[in-house]
Amino acid sequence: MYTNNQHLMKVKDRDVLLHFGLATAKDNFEDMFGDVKFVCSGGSMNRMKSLAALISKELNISSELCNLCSTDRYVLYKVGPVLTVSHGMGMPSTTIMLHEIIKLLQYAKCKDVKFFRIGTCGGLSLEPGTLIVTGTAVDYKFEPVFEQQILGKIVSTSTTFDKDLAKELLLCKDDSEKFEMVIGNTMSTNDFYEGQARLDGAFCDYTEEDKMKYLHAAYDAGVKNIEMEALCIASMMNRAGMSAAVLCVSLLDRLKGDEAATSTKDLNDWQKRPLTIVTRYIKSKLEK
Ligand code: R2B
Ligand code: URA
Repeated sequence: MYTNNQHLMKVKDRDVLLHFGLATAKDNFEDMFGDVKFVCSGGSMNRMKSLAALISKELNISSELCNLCSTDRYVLYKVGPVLTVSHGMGMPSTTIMLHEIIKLLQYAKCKDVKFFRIGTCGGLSLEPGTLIVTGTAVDYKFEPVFEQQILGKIVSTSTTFDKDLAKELLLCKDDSEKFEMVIGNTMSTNDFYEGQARLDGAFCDYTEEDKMKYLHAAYDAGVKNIEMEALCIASMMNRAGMSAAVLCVSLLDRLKGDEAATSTKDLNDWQKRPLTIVTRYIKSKLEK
């Protein structure tokens, strides 16, 4: 059971996954998704389509690559036992997707599903192009909690990830691949600019010295990279009892600057790194 929400019992035959455009009254979730074992998510809709295509090629599963979402909020592709789903940017968009994907998996009676986020981030004192697998996600105060505003109160939940899964992913890197892959703590923020101590947003009421002090404090607290979603994924997957991992490639060293000054070719090559590792992991599990 991925959800213990008793209220769902009353509506399970007429429940609507609003942002996917799926509904239990019109869609047979068990037929459509019952064999799903892996869910791969990422911010961009296009990248999730490319990932579905890559998985289809690597796993040798012919698939029409049809978007199963009938809204334009997210995309959802299914290739054999793998679903790819977009989450947009930031935690509000991601939590909506997570509520609906968890309910989808529950209605489909899926078991032992593994969830991945594949994305980009800013690194702290890491060579750009490094792949970071999140050990623990932390918030803006470097605390391992996801704080939600529920019924007028702050409710905190824990944000650790499955350490064994992170280690297994590390082993999926081939020695011939010339990039670093590390496990480390990831800070998730609610904003890309001021929230990540950038100087180049529309507004900035702090000095470069303040910025560096904050980023060094993050580094000293064990933060290896900064992005915008790992925290809510850790919390919600812990609550669901689903094993999850977040793999992000670093586009820049935030201790050296704010802008990823890299060629499009480098960026495209780097963004393939987490996709390759996760595809290899899935392939190895399916071959067993
Ligand atoms: C990484 O990149 C996006 C912001 O540019 C955001 O979704 C994230 O976590
Ligand atoms: N994504 C982020 O959230 N921050 C970065 O610096 C790069 C990508």
